[in-house]
Amino acid sequence: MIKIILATSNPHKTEEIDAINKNPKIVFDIVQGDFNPVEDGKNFMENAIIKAQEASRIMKTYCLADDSGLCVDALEGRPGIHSARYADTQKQKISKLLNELKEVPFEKRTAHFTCAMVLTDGNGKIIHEEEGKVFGFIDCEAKGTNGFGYDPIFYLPEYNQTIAELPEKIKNTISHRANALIPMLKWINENLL
Ligand code: ITT
Repeated sequence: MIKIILATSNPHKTEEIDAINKNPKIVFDIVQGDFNPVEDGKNFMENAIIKAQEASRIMKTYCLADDSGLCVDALEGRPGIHSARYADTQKQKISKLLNELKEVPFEKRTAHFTCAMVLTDGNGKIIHEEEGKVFGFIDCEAKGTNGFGYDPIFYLPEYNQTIAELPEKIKNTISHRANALIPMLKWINENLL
């Protein structure tokens, strides 16, 4: 069995990671105490490394970080690594994005979510990295209540629904997080168990 600390203070990520993991020999736990590292990396992977290494420094064991965000093509990849800080509340973040895209026709509203995942050991050494993506469109209005963050405006043509309208079970098989975590879990199973 291996216990891995999740280097995040976002409970939605913790929930999704637990739901995606089907391996009973891999057990996730949370960082004890305050966890608020300064995410000043230049890209998703650099920020994931900052979080994983900070958690390893505190917890002295294996730590897994997820840095993720929404990249909109018509906005040159914004909000990107600034997705969490794009506006004060999630409602305001969605309104700001819809407003910035109001002149952009549907077919040009392509976007993707990215998730960079890093596993560090008890000394903060990087031992494995994975990146996952999911591609879709930014819808013209928010729809659905499942998931979190920008899910209500992220439309998947293959389901004709936003991610927030999909059952969470489906999100957890097709999301950027699943696309990074599934190979990460496979690597852990083959190399650390
Ligand atoms: P930690 O840094 O503590 O992990 P965070 O929420 O600040 O939590 P990030 O810095 O990685 O995480 O920012 C990711 C933001 O991108 C997140 O706050 C959401 O707004 C958005 N996001 C990430 N994954 C998402 C998902 O699955 N669905 C919708 N929005 C997502």
